[in-house]
Amino acid sequence: MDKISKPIYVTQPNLPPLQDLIPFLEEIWANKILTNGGPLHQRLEKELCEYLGVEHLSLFTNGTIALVTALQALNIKGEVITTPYSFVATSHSLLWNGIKPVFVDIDPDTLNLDPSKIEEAITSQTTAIMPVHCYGHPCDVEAIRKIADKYQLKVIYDAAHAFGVKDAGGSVLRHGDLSVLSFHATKVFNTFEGGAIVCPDAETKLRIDQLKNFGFVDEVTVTEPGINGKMSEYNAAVGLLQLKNVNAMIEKRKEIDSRYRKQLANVKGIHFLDADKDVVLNYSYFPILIQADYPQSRDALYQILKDHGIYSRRYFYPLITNFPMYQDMASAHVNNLPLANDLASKVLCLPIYPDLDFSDVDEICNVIRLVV
Ligand code: T4K
Repeated sequence: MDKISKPIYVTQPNLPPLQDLIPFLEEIWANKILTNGGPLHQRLEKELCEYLGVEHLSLFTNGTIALVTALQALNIKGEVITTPYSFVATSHSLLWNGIKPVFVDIDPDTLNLDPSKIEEAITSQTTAIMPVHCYGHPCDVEAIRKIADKYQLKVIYDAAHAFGVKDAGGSVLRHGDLSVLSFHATKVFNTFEGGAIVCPDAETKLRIDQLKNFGFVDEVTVTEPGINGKMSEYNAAVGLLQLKNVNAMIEKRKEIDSRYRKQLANVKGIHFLDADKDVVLNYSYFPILIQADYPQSRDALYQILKDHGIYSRRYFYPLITNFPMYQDMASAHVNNLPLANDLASKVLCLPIYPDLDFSDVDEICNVIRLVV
């Protein structure tokens, strides 16, 4: 089979028509407010609350700074239980706060933190749980809530992948004490760089807004070492534009997801992730698991695809716990995380983005099938 004519990356950002940005830029140029919670920033916060079905949200310059600030806002210290199967920003946000991550293994069906393993990892130092809705598939939020209530722990969800995801009760972002979103270029909804903290009340939002503005409480008072996490007016403008189109973009992703599932349904050794029927997903990723009965290893298939100009990604390999700043921690040991280690060696995220042609999906599936 020939190499595909243009490279196909795991994702490609969707962009609104360039001319639609001009009125926003004119507005910025006219009023000369470029950042620090300007009018577009305020509009985007309001429109995102409406779209996502949440009460309060604070915009950030990116998801990582939002995670760091979320932990600071709740005064989290000591140890936090988290997943090794995520992007490294999840646990880095703990280190930035001087918190010790305690890694717990994942559920093989959802690839999310396994609640049945959390209790045995709790010590007198544990103050919070930081799970990730990996690929936008909701965690077992009820089980996590019960454990958190029992041990009086805070829960901060890394919801970087979960923009617009709903369960039977509404937005998945309403769970826990805080939820953190990423609006990075590679995400379902992007502001080039950006992020947000979803919080339950106005008081918490005020505190978060102060922390993202260096800790200023008023013009002359700084109460805490806050950071500069403010989203600029330009990024907010991009967000307002993207929001107009986001439903159509998610719909296109859904069609691509369905096409992959149909085309790969009977390929031996290729396993998909499924979500509960009442969950509304955002189709942010298309992970497959390469099982032992597939004729090639995951890494061999990754290379074969690459040789055809198809750049899949091994999210999340290596595991966070294999990076040098984590690998010597007791909870990072492979014996503590057998499933995460196994699944990280099997996963491959196939390209998925709104502009991906069906013919390209078919080509990708052909390459995967031809190996068989
Ligand atoms: N928590 C979780 C669970 C996360 O997944 C992330 C971020 C965070 C927290 C932190 O949120 P942020 O601070 O980023 O807001 C990417 C992203 O940089 C990262 O945002 C994301 N997770 C992670 C899963 O993926 P890379 O290093 O794999 O991205 P990169 O640059 O290789 O891009 C992947 C492909 O996307 C490229 O091959 C081509 C395409 N691409 C990428 C960019 C940046 C474009 O076409 N245009 C672009 O501008 O990390």
